[in-house]
Amino acid sequence: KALFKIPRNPSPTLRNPEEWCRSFSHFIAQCLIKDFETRPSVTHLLEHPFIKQAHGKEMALGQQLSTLICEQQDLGCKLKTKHERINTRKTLIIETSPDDDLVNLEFLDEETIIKHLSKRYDELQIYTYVGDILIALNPFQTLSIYSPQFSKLYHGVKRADNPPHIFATADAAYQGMVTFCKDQCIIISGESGAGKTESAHLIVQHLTFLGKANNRTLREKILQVNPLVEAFGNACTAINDNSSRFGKYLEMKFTPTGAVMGAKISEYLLEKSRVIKQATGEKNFHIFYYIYAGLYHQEKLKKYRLPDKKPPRYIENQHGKVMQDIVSSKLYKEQFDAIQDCFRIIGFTDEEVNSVYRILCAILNTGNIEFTAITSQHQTDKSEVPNVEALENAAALLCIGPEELTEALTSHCVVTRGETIIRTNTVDKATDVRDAMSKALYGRLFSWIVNRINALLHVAESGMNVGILDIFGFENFKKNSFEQLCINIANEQIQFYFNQHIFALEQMEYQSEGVDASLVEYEDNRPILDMFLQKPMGLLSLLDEESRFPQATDQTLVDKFEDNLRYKYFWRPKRFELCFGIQHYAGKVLYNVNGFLEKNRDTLPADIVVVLRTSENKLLQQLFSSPLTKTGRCQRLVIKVLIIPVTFFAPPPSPCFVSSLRWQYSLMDLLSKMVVGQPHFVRCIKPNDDRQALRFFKERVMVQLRYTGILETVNIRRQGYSHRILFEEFVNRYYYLAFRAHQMPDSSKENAVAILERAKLENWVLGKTKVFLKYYHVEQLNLLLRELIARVMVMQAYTKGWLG
Ligand code: AD9
Ligand code: MG
Repeated sequence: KALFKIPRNPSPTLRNPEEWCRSFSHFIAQCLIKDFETRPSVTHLLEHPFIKQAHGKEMALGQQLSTLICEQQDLGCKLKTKHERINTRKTLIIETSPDDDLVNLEFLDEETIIKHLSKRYDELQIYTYVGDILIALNPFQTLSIYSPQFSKLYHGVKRADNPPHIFATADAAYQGMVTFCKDQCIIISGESGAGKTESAHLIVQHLTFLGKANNRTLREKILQVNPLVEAFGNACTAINDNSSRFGKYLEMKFTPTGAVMGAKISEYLLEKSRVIKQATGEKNFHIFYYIYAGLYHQEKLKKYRLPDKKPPRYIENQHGKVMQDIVSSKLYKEQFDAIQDCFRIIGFTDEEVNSVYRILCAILNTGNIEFTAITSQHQTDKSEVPNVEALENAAALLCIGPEELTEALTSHCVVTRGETIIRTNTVDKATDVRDAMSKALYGRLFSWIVNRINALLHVAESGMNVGILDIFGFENFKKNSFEQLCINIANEQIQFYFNQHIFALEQMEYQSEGVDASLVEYEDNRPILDMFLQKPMGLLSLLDEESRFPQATDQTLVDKFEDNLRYKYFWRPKRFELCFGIQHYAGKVLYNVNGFLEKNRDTLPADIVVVLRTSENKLLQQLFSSPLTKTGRCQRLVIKVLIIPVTFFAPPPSPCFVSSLRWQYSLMDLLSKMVVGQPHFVRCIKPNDDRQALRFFKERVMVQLRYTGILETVNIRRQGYSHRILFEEFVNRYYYLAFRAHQMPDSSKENAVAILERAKLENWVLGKTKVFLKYYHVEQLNLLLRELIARVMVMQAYTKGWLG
């Protein structure tokens, strides 16, 4: 707060520099006392002439003074922190140990790594470092290591001072952002159920702590974002009871002084098909159960026109007795209350929330609409709705006319040679149209909620951010379909990104800079990605091509794959006609092409769009209006508009299907965002498939370590230089460590060496244009720099007499 009252870069001609300095130093001193609760950006401070001047003259005095400060009871924040740490350690088993970082192990092979991880897991040390990468083993139990005490522990301290922790990764990203004013991104990967979403929550929790917004409301709002979005985007699968069915990139926005000021969320490829059908033993999106149980308990089922004898078909699972299961679930009811709180805290209006509920209930009613065939003398392909109750309910909730809805479901318009002809729909066709409508309603509602959250947590584009990527993990079920293919290709992309960052870029630089470092071999998944993405003969292009032929069938599709995909990663099993197999980076997966074409086409008949646009419900009008809202993701939305014939008179533009344009685009969008920031990686590992605490199945972990290339990662972190910084940037960043502030040294190789020697670093090397550093060097340098600045600041405050 104090910093904002003061001009950030006061010009030398400032009217009252003395006063400015006084309040500035006072503020800095306050920061120090509070253990940097509101840490100002270091570069900012360094640039200030006041600090520059002070640095040169009064170093020795500064050192004395900072020691003095630590000894003073009332100002001794450092002492207090230390004390707390001792207390915490007494009650919790979290001592640091040499195997906290696998890079420190003397012998290195798979067996040794497994042995260490297993031993650590037994002691509930679920986190382990591989250099700057964090391995997180899913504990499958609640641990007491995420309390505010722990947040304090992982706040701007040397990493090796504490055991590995997800908070340390969040802290590293935060410190990297405030120190160098650079965006950061945390990429969490691992297979389904490995703990990515939980890790993402913990990171958000710690970042809100670090970026202490004085504004409590904002903090609360940000903490509600994940639960709300996940209620709509997560579901129970055969692997995970809270499985993410969409990709999520959450950007936490910060001011230059590191105070959190908002958040922005981007969603990728929601698995809409889950709304209408779920595999055996799986469920629909959580929100449907929450709302049904919640409204039942509030006795509002009637108001929202939901059946009270039997739950709607979309949420009825295959095993019967679900009515009781749903309404008697305490969890569902509580979650419904929690979701209502989320909406309220984030700032949705009652009217908006009511509209959301109406649309959800309309979807549930839509699923109950049935069709029967009418066979008359002239026509055999006509259908009708025998029981109009569900249809009338859906229409009423959507504020549209029931006749118009019936028309749109049971017939369609075709324009031939300028003439509009109405054709009737068969029962199958009408059923498809009904389900397409449900999917479209849900998909658009989800996007709208995300956009609305972004608008409510609106922040200026300026400032810096830490992005957290949490996507659906790699999946291999007994039966895998189009959704698993999309999910697994997304995971291939993330693995590729990891490989690029950890291996490829680093080793390319050794060669171009003439640095002698042994090369580490790693499994490059680029050829698999090429097989999917290449044009025109990649799997996705072939899928699109086939989707354009009305006569194409799933059989012709799989034949086409077989004829054209000449890769060792693709095979067609003889026993299963409609199947193909892919050797993914994470293992072999057999896909069943049943329904691939239909899911890829994902078309919504124009007749339905036209009817929905007639709605009197404002939210619904917005969802189906064109152009769609202009918030944040307008480009993606434009693409969504393209795939739907926007008016039924205008012919649809050339069709763009899920797998091609929209899907690839969304991944490109995601990757381009990540490339901008400094990446931090978290690799989640599932120790067993039974979701049991304290069970470590060596073989299962071994497979995951292998396909994520952990052994190679340990090697490259041990032998390699993960940070390569241009001489110029290096000298600019760190020259205070070896030169006086006013000296402004050249950005030469010699000066870089002078800094490295002064900082007493070892094992670095020099390339032609860059300093090559080990992963731990950067932390050492940053700590030195921070300490130095802290000393200078304290000294300034003291010499001016403002602390005493
Ligand atoms: V998926 O790809 O979305 O299907 P995730 O996201 O990798 O998957 P998730 O975070 O949902 O997995 O974790 C699965 C379950 O493991 C959670 O519901 C928790 O019960 C459990 N889990 C994971 N991490 C932790 C943790 N740090 N502490 C306690 C955890 N439980
Ligand atoms: Mg998840």
